[in-house]
Amino acid sequence: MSDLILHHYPTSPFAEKVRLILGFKGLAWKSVFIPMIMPKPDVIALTGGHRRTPLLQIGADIYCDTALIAQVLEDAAPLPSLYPKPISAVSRVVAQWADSQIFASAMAYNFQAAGVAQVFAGAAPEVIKAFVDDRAAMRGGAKRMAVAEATSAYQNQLQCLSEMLGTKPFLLGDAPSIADFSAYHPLWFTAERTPVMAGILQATPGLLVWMARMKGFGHGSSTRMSSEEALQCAKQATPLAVDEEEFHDTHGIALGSEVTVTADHFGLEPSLGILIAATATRLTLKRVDPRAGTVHVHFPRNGFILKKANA
Ligand SMILES: N[C@@H](CCC(=O)N[C@@H](CS)C(=O)NCC(=O)O)C(=O)O
Repeated sequence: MSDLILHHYPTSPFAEKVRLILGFKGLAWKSVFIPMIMPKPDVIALTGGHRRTPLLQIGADIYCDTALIAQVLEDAAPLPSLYPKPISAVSRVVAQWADSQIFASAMAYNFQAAGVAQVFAGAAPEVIKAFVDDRAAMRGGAKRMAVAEATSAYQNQLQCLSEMLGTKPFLLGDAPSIADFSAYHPLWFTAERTPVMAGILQATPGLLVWMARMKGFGHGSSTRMSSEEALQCAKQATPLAVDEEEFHDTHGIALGSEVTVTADHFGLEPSLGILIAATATRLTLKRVDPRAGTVHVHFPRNGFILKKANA
């Protein structure tokens, strides 16, 4: 198999979820640092528009969104499993709840004034303003949760996680599952990136022990790669053949159509390409880029909107 190339930056919680999964599975990977805010020309060269962090690249195949990236890593290295039986379905449901609900309230809570000051210690005011403006644009006008609501929601979610954990080593049993990785990353940001806000974690001491256990998986072994090298790597590779047989049509859009795929919230830049596969769980676009060559860009169905181009 070609190298696993993770496009990410150190402070991204969703990237931390994937780094830890790479550690859990004992994988070696290439680490490409990408900008935290737009412009991201090298990312866009790979995705055709989608700008969220992280991305997984394997040769000329680009995987967007950590729900899909986790599944791709599971397929590449099935053991230890992220979806152990018999909790496979429930682990996905808890993961989805954590990635959406806990992430939203935790980040609104973490990014109060004291948290922002800690994350951006020593940064020029223009840098902070550029970040705040970038994230506001990503929300497409939607308001961030107010601090008071975020605090109570996060407290309730921490209590819920703590109850779910009970006296077990991991949230759903003796072995970890995707639920643990999705629940961990927002708490990681609180504890490690905004420690000034981390008092909220003290009410659930069992979770602190679990967090230390999760951190122990580490990040696998990584070596740095430049984004230029990653683009070269895509250009020299041929994308994997896709499964055209399993065409799951819920939109009345034929394979071969020019389409856009856009996140349903947060980061609304569409990726444009030719729809070459649409299974029950994934959409795949083919696109040709002057710098990346011919690439296949894969998205999970969940959380993304498929439309005919110019519709
Ligand atoms: N559902 C997405 C969420 C990814 C996400 O929101 N990532 C944040 C960073 S943790 C992001 O993209 N921030 C803006 C950016 O990096 O440009 C996933 O699972 O990958």
